[in-house]
Amino acid sequence: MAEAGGEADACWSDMDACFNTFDKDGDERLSPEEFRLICRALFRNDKGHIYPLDEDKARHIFAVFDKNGDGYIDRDEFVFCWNHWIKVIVRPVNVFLIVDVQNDFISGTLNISNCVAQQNGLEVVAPINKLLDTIPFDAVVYSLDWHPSDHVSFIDNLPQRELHHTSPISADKAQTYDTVTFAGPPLMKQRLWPRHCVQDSWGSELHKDLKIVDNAIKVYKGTNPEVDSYSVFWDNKKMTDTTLSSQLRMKNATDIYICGLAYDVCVGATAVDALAIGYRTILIDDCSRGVDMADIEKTKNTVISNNGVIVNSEDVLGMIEGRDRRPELGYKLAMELKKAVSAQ
Ligand code: VGL
Ligand code: ZN
Repeated sequence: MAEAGGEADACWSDMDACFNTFDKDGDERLSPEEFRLICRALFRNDKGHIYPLDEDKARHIFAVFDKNGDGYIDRDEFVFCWNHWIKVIVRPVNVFLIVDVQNDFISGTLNISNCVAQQNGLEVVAPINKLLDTIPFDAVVYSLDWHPSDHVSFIDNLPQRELHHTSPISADKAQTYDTVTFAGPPLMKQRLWPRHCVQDSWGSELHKDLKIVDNAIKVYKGTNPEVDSYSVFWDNKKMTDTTLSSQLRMKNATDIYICGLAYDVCVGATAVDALAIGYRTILIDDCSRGVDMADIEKTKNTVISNNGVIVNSEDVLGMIEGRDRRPELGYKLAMELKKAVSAQ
């Protein structure tokens, strides 16, 4: 089938050539079978290996583009498919989001190697730097956990606030990493951490060996003393957003590559929000380290079940250049387009 891939690869730059290539019977419309051939040609890796796409998903995608529901994608319908789907799959706009690679998580007060998974946060620095050196991302974002001294997540601040009577653990028994319920209002579950990433302290600095590229975006989170913020998009109560999503919208970002610390806390929460906003979301496994193995597994499962993908850094170049095209991300985009169309 390498031949069919080659034939199709020539057409990804021209809408009419693409339509003609796959309109095998020349009836000026694409049948589900002809559209299936587009999917076979699109969803391949850079060596021409075809990624399987199950029948159900192919049918869902077809239905998004067959707007009048006549069972065919005609030339008019194909314009939308081309502009909003195929173009993105072949030429995505890629953002690299590096989460919380800060001293405190690597060798400071919340050193994750002291957590149950005993992972070494420093190990993310070299593979992240290599990606920054070798991959032409369209934008690079560094997030920083950036807490005021009286932050609600610090265990030593526990005496400053009242717990709700339903709190699973009382104030006098609470230990680091336990989850308590604050009285609020609003009522709020909160995991207790050692004091970490205090604004303008050494612990909150990005690691000195992490490469900082020109024109990067920096996003500071967890700045409200009363609410924690694991995701780089919103605080845990979704009260305020960090402006990241508006900055990404201005750049017309389509794909977000997420990695950093901690895998099962801020990296995971950020990936979940990126998927919820509608981004094609890629988590870079070998550039992330976490707190708890079981939670890391849960994070991966959540990303995969929401049509995100987990990759290693060696896969990234082919993907951002549109040579390694994942069906999960194509499906994710089609489902977002379906929502957008039905909201019109
Ligand atoms: C984080 C715990 C507390 C993180 C931030 O960046 O993953 N974890 N605050
Ligand atoms: Zn924090």
